[in-house]
Amino acid sequence: MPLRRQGGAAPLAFLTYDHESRGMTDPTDEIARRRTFAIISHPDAGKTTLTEHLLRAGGAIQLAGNVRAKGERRRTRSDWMGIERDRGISVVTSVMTFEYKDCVFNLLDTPGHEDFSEDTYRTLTAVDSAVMVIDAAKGIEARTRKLFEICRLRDIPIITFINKMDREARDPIELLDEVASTLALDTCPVTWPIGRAADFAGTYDLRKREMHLLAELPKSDPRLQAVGDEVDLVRSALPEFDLESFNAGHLTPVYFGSAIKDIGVADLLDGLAEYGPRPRSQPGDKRIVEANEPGLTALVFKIQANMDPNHRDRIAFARVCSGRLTRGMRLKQVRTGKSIPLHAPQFFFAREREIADEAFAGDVVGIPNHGTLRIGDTLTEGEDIQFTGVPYFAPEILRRVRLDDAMKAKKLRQALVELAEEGVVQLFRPQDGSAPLVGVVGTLQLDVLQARLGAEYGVAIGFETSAFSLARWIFSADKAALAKFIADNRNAMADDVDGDPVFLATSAFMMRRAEELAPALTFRDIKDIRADKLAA
Ligand SMILES: Nc1nc2c(ncn2[C@@H]2O[C@H](COP(=O)(O)OP(=O)(O)OP(=O)(O)O)[C@@H](O)[C@H]2O)c(=O)[nH]1
Ligand SMILES: [Mg+2]
Repeated sequence: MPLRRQGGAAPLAFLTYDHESRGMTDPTDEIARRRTFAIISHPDAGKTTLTEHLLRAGGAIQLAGNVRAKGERRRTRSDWMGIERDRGISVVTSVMTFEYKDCVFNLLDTPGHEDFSEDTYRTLTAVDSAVMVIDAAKGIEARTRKLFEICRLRDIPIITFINKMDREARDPIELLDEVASTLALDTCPVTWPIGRAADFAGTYDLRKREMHLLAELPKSDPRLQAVGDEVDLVRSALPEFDLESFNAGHLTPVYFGSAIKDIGVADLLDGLAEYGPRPRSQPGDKRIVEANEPGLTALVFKIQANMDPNHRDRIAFARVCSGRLTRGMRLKQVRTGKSIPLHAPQFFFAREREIADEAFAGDVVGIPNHGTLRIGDTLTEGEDIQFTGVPYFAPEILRRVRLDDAMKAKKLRQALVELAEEGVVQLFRPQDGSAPLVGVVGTLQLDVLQARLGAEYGVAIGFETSAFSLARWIFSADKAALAKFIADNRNAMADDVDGDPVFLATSAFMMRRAEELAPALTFRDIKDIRADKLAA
């Protein structure tokens, strides 16, 4: 076994490499046992609760943190940020690497709220499959549908977990029908619920033909009789699990459960271990990179600052796309051509971490850095290739930042840059030198910015409306036309955090007019970092 758990009495069990047997690690075998997946859904369906219980089922933590009712303080590991605990919602993607059944899982618990959708979309560039959580009383909700579409665009296979079966729920057949018809996807139940609502007692595994009960039931229990009849019906009516059609994204295996009661959670984890997709190939600008190529490539999809409140750290989360990463190696940052030393790559477990001596394709590693690494960066052993597909969206709302204590202006400037690099908000610095603007997709992002500036930087701010309401990135192959447009519109121009030019307009009408007057330019509402650099 090349990996061993470390921990003893400690509640966490991190992945560390067993140096004695390290010589034995075969990259192909290592890559084949990686399972890297995101948990996605509409807000509140139970992603974080499921994450906690998956970790527990995997033996990674001894006690699942209780995700309590909204407003109460939460003790989850996955929701570690102050504002997440206060409000009972996830605000950022949390990364957890753990080992179970000879597989190495990289689990990414995403926020469901649409105001944080950029974070979720970026996370989806780093995974090989997604677990779609559905609230059994509500069925497919708006965000779930949207996220599903993003997965489909990226050919990410989906596993469905129908949660909250311990409450009044809709009929399972009806839920399966809804998934099939709204998402145009075949459904194949892998488990079936035994009992419903308050009487929900466990699951029946349709493939293995076994019961997984929370507690023994007497043979005469009516729930057992009922499940026998239902299972016969389901077997005759629905397709069997077919790996090929799952991998091709045509079929979703479906699990029923209650994350909070720990029913059906182990079924899901066992399924992921058994047939969960292996690390996939990653599309780059020049070619597609296969996971078991020997050369290391990695994609930075997320930045997180100040995870450790005692040390002002800044972690770039990278998915290893191919090859083997070893501690101490030097990597090329393709965007700048710089050579980056990997002194202390880390495996994360929500906020906690452990040095990673080695990682393989599929793994998500954190790389501490002071601002060199950016979202969308590609790291290689020398090859000039850029992975594509990490988006930034044009903000829907623009606000000016109001600082009450002028002494803190410098600190605010630095903090805004750091938080913008992380993607909390977008930052636009007007070229006329006026106060910076922040752009967001939804107002909850403003709350997060305000809370984090206060908690992490000690800077109190407020927001003021701005005359501008729209921002678009501008590009042109015609450099002279671009420069002329920028010069002519100086007081409506700003630079984003990467220094790319952004045109600001006071209304949709003004934006359209500017577009008509500058036919040589493209105005974009999505910035796919690398794809745009290529087009420019
Ligand atoms: N009855 C019941 N409640 C559950 C279950 N799973 C989660 N909940 C509750 O549902 C609420 C939301 O749970 P979370 O796990 O925070 O949901 P989430 O999907 O992570 O939410 P966001 O990250 O904010 O999108 C909490 O109050 C949980 O206690 C379940 O299986 N049964
Ligand atoms: Mg959550």
